[in-house]
Amino acid sequence: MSAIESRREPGSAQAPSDIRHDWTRGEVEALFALTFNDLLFRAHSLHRAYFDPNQVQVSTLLSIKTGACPEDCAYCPQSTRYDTGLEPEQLMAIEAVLEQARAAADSGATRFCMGAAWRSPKDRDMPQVLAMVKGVKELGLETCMTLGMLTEKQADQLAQAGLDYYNHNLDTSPEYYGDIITTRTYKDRLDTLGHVRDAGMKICSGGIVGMGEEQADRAGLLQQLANLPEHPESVPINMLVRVPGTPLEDEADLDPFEFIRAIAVARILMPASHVRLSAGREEMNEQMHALAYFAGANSIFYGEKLLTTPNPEGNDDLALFARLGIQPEKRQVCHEPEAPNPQFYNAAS
Ligand code: SAM
Ligand code: DTB
Ligand code: SF4
Repeated sequence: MSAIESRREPGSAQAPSDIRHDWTRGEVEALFALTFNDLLFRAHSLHRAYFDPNQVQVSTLLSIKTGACPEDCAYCPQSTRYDTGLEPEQLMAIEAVLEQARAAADSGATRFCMGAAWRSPKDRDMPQVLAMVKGVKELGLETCMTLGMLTEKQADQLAQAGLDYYNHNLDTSPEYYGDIITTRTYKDRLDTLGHVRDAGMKICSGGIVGMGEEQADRAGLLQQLANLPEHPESVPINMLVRVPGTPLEDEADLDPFEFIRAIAVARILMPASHVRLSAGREEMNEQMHALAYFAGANSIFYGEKLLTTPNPEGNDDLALFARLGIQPEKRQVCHEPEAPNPQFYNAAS
């Protein structure tokens, strides 16, 4: 039985005090300020209370519509405002997407994530997108999409087609947000997350670190995510991929331990959520990966490409899993934040 399946039924126990939605900025900043070992001990203890610490969920990512995006996100190679040499591509044909999804299923991925470089989907694109969701689900994969802002109606349509997860990131703190994006507001993003929840889908929402923000901004981002009415089931922590031609191409390196701290704080604030070690892995060595898994990361994108930038070779990930004794998680199990799993709490196994 997997770690989460053995947890108590929802409602059968009081929610433990580690699932909270009232984190203050000061409390989150104080977590970041812990000594590295104290922070990792706390994060890892919670990690094994809620998850099998030796399992990592594996998703595959496909860009179903590439480039020519009208938004001005300063990190993004797909914005039409920056010359990144990217060749734009129209929305993919349904069969071509299904071919990629079959390959993902064969490689052991349990979730197939489809991303489109849109501000928001046009209603005329919805039938094609909905057909992709249905087709991928029929292959037995979980489905995730990231298409930009959604209206209530679009969220309902996606939910009815069977979409399991919607990815929409807050990206950074409310204070730093205006330095990175001016064409949509923080509130726009929160509204989309609200529509996704109201439609009954699971939320994948996180952000990017290494964009020149302060530690307080990383705290602000994680505080916002943790204080949503329900924690996102999946929290991607992206390390900025510095793409030539974007305004952030020359951003300074973030101290790698700061990245690990962000993973650990995400784990502490949202103990029952999958925390995804997301973009930027190509620049991380095996030791950094291992530290991230220890700090609480338990999900990755698998395969040699993210949306438009490189990702580590799948074989390298599997080789590291084998060296660390990590198993790919068999399937996503239901999100029941009510009780930790005693089997892994303080267990040495
Ligand atoms: N266009 C849609 C949107 O922005 O909502 C969906 C696709 S967009 C590429 C999805 C996410 O990828 C962004 O919110 C951002 O967090 C992440 N991302 C994009 N470019 C990145 C980069 N260079 N480094 C790290 N993460 C990046
Ligand atoms: C997320 O948080 N990271 C993924 C996914 N959601 C869609 C995207 C990362 C993109 C990195 C830059 C690129 O490959 O274009
Ligand atoms: Fe467009 Fe999304 Fe890139 Fe922003 S992050 S420019 S919305 S594709």
